[in-house]
Amino acid sequence: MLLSVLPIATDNYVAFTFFIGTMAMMAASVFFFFELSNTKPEWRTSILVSGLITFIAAVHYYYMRDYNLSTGESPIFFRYVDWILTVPLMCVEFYLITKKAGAKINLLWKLIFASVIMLVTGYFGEAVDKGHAAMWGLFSGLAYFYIVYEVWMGDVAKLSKASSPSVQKAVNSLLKFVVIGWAIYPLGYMIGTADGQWYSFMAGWASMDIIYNIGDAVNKIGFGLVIYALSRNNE
Ligand SMILES: *C/C=C(C)/C=C/C=C(C)/C=C/C1=C(C)CCCC1(C)C
Repeated sequence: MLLSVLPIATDNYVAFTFFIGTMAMMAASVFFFFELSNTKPEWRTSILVSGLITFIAAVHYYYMRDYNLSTGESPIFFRYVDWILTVPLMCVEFYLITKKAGAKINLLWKLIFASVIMLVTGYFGEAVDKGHAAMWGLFSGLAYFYIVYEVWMGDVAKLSKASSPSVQKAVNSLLKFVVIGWAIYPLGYMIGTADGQWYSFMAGWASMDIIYNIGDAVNKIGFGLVIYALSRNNE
């Protein structure tokens, strides 16, 4: 079988981050899956979900890398399919770690519902109705703030206060990912959809894909490592 390899210019940083992203997600998945057998039974599901998140991303990065290299375009479709699968799984992580303190399944559905609204409206603004990107971005942002609220002051925060110190510490770290790490995405969105919007001054600031790729590496692998650290506590 012949493999055809497209050349990559040395200054093609977008392609570079797609390649690095693919490899990082693959390596993280191998790590989480192999560590399962060294994990205390009560944390296995959480580590498994961490591995699923990076594995789903690895497969999508494999396609996004190829799509971007062969067309030079932004793989919006694969990007959102990846997010619509992985972000709800991150909500599952919140549910799993607060479950011992009494989290109800209802909390999980609220978080998943908000994340789906956040992503579907984002997709509309990026791919379906670009002329109204600001409006879709606003709807998406409201759903995002709701998730931040739940983790910072709402149900997740309350359950965390009733949990062990190590769970509290983990929820605190995950909150930082949601507030700081996830805020990378609206920035990428605004840069990528700036044309003709009130924030048109942001056009050309950076590459939306590089911003999203950095965001994904930080958030998916970082989130998984916080859960991993939690699973290694000695309580
Ligand atoms: C692994 C992927 C993750 C954690 C993706 C997270 C994505 C977001 C938090 C996206 C948020 C957006 C807004 C808040 C407004 C503009 C549209 C989005 C979808 C980029």
